[in-house]
Amino acid sequence: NKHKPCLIWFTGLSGSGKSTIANLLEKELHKQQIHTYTLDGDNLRRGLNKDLGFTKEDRTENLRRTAEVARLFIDAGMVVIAAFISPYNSIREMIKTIVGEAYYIEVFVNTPLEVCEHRDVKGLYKKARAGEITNFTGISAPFEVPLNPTVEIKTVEVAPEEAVKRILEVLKHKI
Ligand code: GGZ
Repeated sequence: NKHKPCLIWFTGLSGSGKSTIANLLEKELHKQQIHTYTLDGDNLRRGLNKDLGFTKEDRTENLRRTAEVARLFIDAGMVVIAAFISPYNSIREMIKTIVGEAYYIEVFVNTPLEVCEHRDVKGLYKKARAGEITNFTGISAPFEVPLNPTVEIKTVEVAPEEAVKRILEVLKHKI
């Protein structure tokens, strides 16, 4: 199947549902014979970026390297999916600049902090409230609302399947 390379970048709070939607999107693209590669905290922060933490400087470097890796995959003709909190507008601008605006699709997974904290799948919000984790996004570090996302998914209103449909609709015109 012929398609154009691009980067589909998911941004949102911890526990907002980025990975869930990203993984479902990847499954759908595979059904369409579109080969993808997913970058996320699990494969980047355990390897290439294991020297980095969660200060603004470290997050910036984490995502700069990730965007450079995405650029290499784009050079190789791939559709790249990335799921990172990416909490600053300056960082998202940097990513767009690194990969090139024409290749960059931003998906804002908009889940209210209260909802993420209530779900607290990994117990991280509880630890952050207790001060056991510092610089935790939404609790002790900021999340700047994306100014101009390509797609915004309000997960309280929209199920993952519907979210993927909406993203695929945008992709139709792009890839
Ligand atoms: C935010 C943290 C932190 C702090 C550990 N702040 O829900 P998770 O666990 O699996 O996803 C979160 C992940 C965030 O890494 P990213 O590389 O996406 O962040 S960024 O884009 O801002 O560089 C969370 C876990 O790491 N985690 N400590 N202090 N999330």
